[in-house]
Amino acid sequence: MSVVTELGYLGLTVSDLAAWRAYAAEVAGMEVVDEGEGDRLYLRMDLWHHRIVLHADGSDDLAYMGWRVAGPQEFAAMQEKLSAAEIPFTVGTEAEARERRVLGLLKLADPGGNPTEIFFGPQVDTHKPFHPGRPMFGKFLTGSQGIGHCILRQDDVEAAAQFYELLGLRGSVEYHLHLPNGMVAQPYFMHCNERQHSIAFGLGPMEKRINHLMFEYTDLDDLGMAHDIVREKKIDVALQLGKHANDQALTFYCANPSGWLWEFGWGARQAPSQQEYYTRDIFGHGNEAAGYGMDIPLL
Ligand code: MBD
Ligand code: FE
Repeated sequence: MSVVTELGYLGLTVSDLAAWRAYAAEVAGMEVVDEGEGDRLYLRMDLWHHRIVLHADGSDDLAYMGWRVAGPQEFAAMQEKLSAAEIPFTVGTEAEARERRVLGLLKLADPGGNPTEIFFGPQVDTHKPFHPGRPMFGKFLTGSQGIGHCILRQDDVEAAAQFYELLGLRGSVEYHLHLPNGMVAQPYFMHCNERQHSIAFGLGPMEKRINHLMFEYTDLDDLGMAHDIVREKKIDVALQLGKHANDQALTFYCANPSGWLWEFGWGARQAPSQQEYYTRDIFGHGNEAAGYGMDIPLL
C-alpha cells in the first residue's frame, strides 16, 4: 500500500518576483535562493534545496503541489494504484525530476484541476544550514509534517475527498459554519501525517486554485515578529490573530504579493486519531480586509 507522507513542495506563478523576494524574506523569514536562472526563485524553509519555487509568469496562482512518497517502491506502487483506479498520470522525465530536485515524480491533476505531483527523494542540502531571510528566534516547523497546508478550489467536494483518499490522506467535514445567508458552510480537511491538515476545500467558489498556504513557526516570538512586520508594512490582514478549533494553531492571514493569502501560524496540535467537528473557532480570527475569500464567520 502506497500513501503520500507529506505535502513536500509547492510551485507558485508570480507576476512580481521582486516583491515576492522581499515578502518571503523580510516578512516571512524564508531563505531566498537565486540560482541565476532569471525566471524563478527558490524559497528554503529547512535543509531541503527548496520548499517553494516562485515562477515568474504572471498568473499569480498555484502552479503545482508536490506530495511525497517514501521511496522508489512506494512510487511504483502508487503508479499501480492510480492505474487501477483509471486516473491518468504521466511519469516525469529525468529532466523534469532534475528541475524539481527529486529522484522521481509523476504528474496528474486533482478533480478540481489543480496540477498535482507525486515524488520521492528530495534533494536535501545537509551541508547548507538554513539561513533565514530576516532574524528568527526559531525555525519553520516542517520535518515529517511537510510544508504546511493549503486550501484549494474544488467544485466537487466528494470527488476531491475520494481522490485524496486514494493518495492516502484521511479526513472529513470539520466545521458547520452558519453563514449570514442561512447556508451552512461545511469545509473538509484532510491529513497524511501528524499535521492536523495538509489540505482543505469546500469553502465555496474561488477565483484562484489556492486560497491560502499555512506554514508554522516553532517559536511564538517569530509569529509575533511577523505580525509586527505585517502591521508596520500595512499589509492587508484578512483574518486577525485567532485560534482555530481543529488544529488549535494561533494564526493570522495576510495578503501575499500575488493577492492571495498566507496564513502564519504557531502551536498547532497534532491530528486527533478520531474525527471531530466544530461550530466555531476558539477565539479571534475576526474578519478585517475583505475580498480574499475568507469572509467567513469563524466565531
Ligand atoms: C484552518 O487552517 C483554516 O484555514 C480554516 C478556514 C479553518 C480551520 C483551520
Ligand atoms: Fe488554514
